[in-house]
Amino acid sequence: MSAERDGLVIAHLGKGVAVEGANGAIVLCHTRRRLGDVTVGDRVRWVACDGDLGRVESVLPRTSCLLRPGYAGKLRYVAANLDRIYVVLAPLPEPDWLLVDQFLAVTEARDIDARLLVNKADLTATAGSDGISARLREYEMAGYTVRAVSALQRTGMDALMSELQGQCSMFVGQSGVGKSSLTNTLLPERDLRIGEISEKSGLGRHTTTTATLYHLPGGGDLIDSPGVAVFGLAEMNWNQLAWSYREFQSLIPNCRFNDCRHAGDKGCAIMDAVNRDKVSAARYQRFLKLGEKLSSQMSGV
Ligand SMILES: Nc1nc2c(ncn2[C@@H]2O[C@H](COP(=O)(O)OP(=O)(O)OP(=O)(O)O)[C@@H](O)[C@H]2O)c(=O)[nH]1
Ligand SMILES: [Mg+2]
Ligand SMILES: [Zn+2]
Repeated sequence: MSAERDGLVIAHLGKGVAVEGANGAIVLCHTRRRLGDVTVGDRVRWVACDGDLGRVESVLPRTSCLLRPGYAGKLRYVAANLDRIYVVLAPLPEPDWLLVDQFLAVTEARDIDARLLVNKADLTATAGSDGISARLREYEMAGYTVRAVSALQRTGMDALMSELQGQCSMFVGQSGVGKSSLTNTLLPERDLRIGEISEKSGLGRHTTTTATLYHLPGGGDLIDSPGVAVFGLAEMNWNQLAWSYREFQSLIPNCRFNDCRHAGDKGCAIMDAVNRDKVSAARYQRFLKLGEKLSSQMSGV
């Protein structure tokens, strides 16, 4: 049997995973059942088998992972070893702020950095963009970095590219905000890689429906996840949700009661900060909404 080698999972292909070896070559690998799910971003040890195939022998410890709800309540991996998520939004389609907060909360709870990326900066004259600016200031107040770019006009893309270096990042956000356009602008080699993976897997072009990891020309990795990646709030409870709102973290220890739910409780430091305009009332209202969503999930509704 051949020796074990290091590899990086760059795509999940249904019947196996595409593993990039240390020399950059891509090998289709099967995984041992006892390993459980192996996901894009995983660092693995693998051996060469018959023909061009390989087998994953072990998965190295993950520094982070994101999960989503799958069939029959089973949690599935979205990606592993991510350093940062960019929540992409745009003047059009109109932002879904509850979805933005859900992305930010799950990411925070998983110890992954998150930033806001406002695409379509060329549309600033669009009706409603004043409202967006006001909202974005609330996120800055909460401790988030906000960057504006235009994939179409390629403004702000160089600065974004240098920020992506040395990190493994992923773009998420509602449909139509421009995640694919941004990825295409950043990754001139993207189609080549998709072609290579398709060829290896023998599955043809439809492998582009899977999350894929790309190396950026300037260094760093970008995971392109097709469609809207939904990370479940599933494994979170009310308490963890409160801690995943960045601007609540320094306040929670000041609530009068240890078991404060920050929802009408006496002496709540978060509600007090909302009343003094120190915390965005809109963010606080969305926290309550997401909390209700959690509670209804837990009771099986
Ligand atoms: N005006 C303008 N339009 C843009 C920009 N970036 C993308 N678009 C347009 O927005 C539309 C949606 O872009 P996509 O890149 O497909 O969006 P997406 O986020 O990948 O959408 P899903 O794959 O459905 O989740 C396309 O028609 C793009 O041409 C931009 O910077 N400015
Ligand atoms: Mg897309
Ligand atoms: Zn409280």
